[in-house]
Amino acid sequence: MDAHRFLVADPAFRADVLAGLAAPVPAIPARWLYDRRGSELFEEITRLPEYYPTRTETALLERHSGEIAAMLGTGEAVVEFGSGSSTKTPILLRAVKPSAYVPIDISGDFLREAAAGLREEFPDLPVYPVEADFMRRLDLPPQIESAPKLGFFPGSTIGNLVARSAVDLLRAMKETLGEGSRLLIGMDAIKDADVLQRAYDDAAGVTAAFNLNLLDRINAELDGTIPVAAFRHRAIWNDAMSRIEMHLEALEDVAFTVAGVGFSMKAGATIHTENSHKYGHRDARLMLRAAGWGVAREWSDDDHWFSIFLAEAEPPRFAP
Ligand code: AVJ
Repeated sequence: MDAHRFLVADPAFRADVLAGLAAPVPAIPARWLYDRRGSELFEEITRLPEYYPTRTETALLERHSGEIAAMLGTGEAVVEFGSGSSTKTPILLRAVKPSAYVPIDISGDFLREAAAGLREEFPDLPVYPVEADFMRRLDLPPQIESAPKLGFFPGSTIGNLVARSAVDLLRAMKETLGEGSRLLIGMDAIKDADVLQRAYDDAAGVTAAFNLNLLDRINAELDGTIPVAAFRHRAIWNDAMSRIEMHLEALEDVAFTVAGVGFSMKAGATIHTENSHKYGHRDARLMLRAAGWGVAREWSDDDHWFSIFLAEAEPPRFAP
């Protein structure tokens, strides 16, 4: 069974882990945290008392979805980048009453679950799932070709990416959605470091389990021998980079193999597993503008902990 799993392991996962562990500053791309178990643990994170983003953004959507809908026209096709935000999507769909819903996700399983979950509440809503990597421009289903398009990217998922990749993604989204489209995007704000720290290192240890699950996944899928108990979860506020970093820290000197390749780490060395960038008021707008999106409206909570932006694809124009 293990041998079988090894054979079917995603070659991209294998390549990223082997390259990441061999790098001078060991790091593994954050997307590999979200296997089945990782996604379950992330769902659990969103319900933690310390993890304010989901709760805050959901409340913003509930409070302002009517206003959001009023700023749009009719017959809008909602295109969601990622299909995991099961509780936020219905709030938006209820208010906007779109002509179609297009979830885009790299995982066909998640797409089918999302579509099935919506069928009951929105039996008449045409759903056209797209199984694809939305980091690159992609072709939307022909059925929504003539509809005005609203992209939806909640959760501050953009924060996983360093600025240069975030701008690439926002530009790809603009190319995918086309001229005249809009984008509703959630971004987490810079705030007190203690609040951030606690949100990413909760008392119940769910975020720690989420991070450490990556090591279990490597062991299971890449025939690894990583001593998981010899690692601990760290969440670090990197002020210069304006981000929370998740790391896996070796508690003692360790040696292990992954897919037959040997690695060793000194006590205190870490594997960097995720970035969660936070944006100042002007940072968010600058990043959107750098990718060709103009902000039409921003909604934030009273503490300014989280913002939702409605952005418009700016037409290409000659400007000084
Ligand atoms: C899914 C990337 C938005 O950065 O807040 C939560 C992931 N990692 N706790 C975030 C996460 C640890 C989350 N995003």
